Amino acid sequence: MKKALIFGITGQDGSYLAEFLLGKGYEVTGVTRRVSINTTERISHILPKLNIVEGDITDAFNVMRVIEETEPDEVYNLAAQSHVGTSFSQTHLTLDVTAGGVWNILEAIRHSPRCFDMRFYQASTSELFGKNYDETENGEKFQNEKTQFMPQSPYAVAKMAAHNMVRIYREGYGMHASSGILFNHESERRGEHFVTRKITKWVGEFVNFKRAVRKEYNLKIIETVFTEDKIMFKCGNTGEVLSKFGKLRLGNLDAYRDWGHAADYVRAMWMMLQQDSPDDYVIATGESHTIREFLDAAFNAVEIEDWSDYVMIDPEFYRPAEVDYLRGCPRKAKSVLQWEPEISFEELAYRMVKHDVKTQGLQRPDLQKVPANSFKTRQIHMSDVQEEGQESMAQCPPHNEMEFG
Ligand code: NDP
Ligand code: GDR
Repeated sequence: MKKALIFGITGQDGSYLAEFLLGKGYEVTGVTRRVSINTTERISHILPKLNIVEGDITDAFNVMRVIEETEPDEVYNLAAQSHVGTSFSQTHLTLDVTAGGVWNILEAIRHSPRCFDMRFYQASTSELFGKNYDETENGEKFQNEKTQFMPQSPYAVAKMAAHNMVRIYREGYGMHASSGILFNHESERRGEHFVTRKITKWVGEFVNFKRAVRKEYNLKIIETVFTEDKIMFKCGNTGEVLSKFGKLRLGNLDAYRDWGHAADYVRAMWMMLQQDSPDDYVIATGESHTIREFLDAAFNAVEIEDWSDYVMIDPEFYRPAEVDYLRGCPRKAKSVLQWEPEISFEELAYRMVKHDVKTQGLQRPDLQKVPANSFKTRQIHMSDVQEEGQESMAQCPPHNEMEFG
């Protein structure tokens, strides 16, 4: 039985990779940090099948001990301070974990008597390209393995140091060490502070909140009224304000990202380590969309066609430096690894919204009742008034904004 060791098993990718490797018959060990709350939620369904050891990649001795004791055939490093925005305010920590941690793993493998029996995967990123791209003859922009790096954040600088270190250990010491230059990949398990999940979680909360207001007041008519930063619910008959909900606050909506599903991407990680020779590969869908387009897909999934009243721009979420355009060319991964993504952009957004509408429905929302006339309104969404005025809640089950099979 092959043995795999995963640093970062509690993260989005770690959980999918662990599932995937268990499915392939691997014995899987995951490294988790000792923290004061439970961080194993994403792997709770497979926990009994995993070996869990405590560790932190910034602790060189600990990393060495874990590698020695578990004797893995394959080592996957997914651990990182992975939030680009946060890296601007926690620069040192980001460098320590996201770059320094990789040194520790590489050194531990190099000094191990089993050095050449182990294969290593490093989670590199499209953030390495930053502002840079190449162009086809038709002027289409893309990034591939040959595109020059121009990092735009402390996170990307740390990942670039790690990426180069992996290459140096591969070439200098002959280690089987590969880096996957993965473009953005999301999922139902995506961290809640990344833009896609932030959007779908908000949509899930909003849909369930509105349902709860209708149920609570047994309303025939509900008006949705938009203020600068809130969405107010009023009784359509009396005009009484019933409840309010904060708008979705976002930063730059014009950046382009090449978004895939994490389940497809962890398959590529494993495929890289099955090659006779180590190498670097771009993993991407080849399609690029703006955050506006993701908003379209997410809100359309709950039958809201125009999201502009529901979203507000908050400068807090702008970054000091931005990556404007990412679109990966996965040709090498397709021809060498035979890797293909299976989940489309539309399917990805739909799955995430479906998941968040369902899970948020299990929470009991705080309706935050507000006294009448305690705010100034800006605009009224008349379509809501007309559409919802047709229903009688006395006879109908709670309103379903979306019907999922
Ligand atoms: P997450 O942020 O979801 O997971 C990060 C993981 O790293 C968590 O398990 C976290 O543990 C762990 N970790 C953080 N600091 C340490 C530390 N000091 N020691 C040990 N473990 C630590 O990231 P993703 O799953 O989305 O991404 C996986 C990797 O791929 C990351 O390296 C990321 O930078 C990279 N990447 C991700 C892309 C994406 O679109 N998702 C694209 C390209 C690259 P804990 O749960 O305790 O916080
Ligand atoms: P990214 O992902 O920076 O590409 O890094 P993120 O989802 O954080 O941002 C994508 C784009 O959305 C814009 N944006 C916002 N982002 C966040 N997080 N929150 C907001 O409110 C918001 N509003 C607009 C951002 O400015 C950006 O342009 C991810 C991480 O997983 C990295 O670890 C990984 O390496 C890269 O993807 C590839």
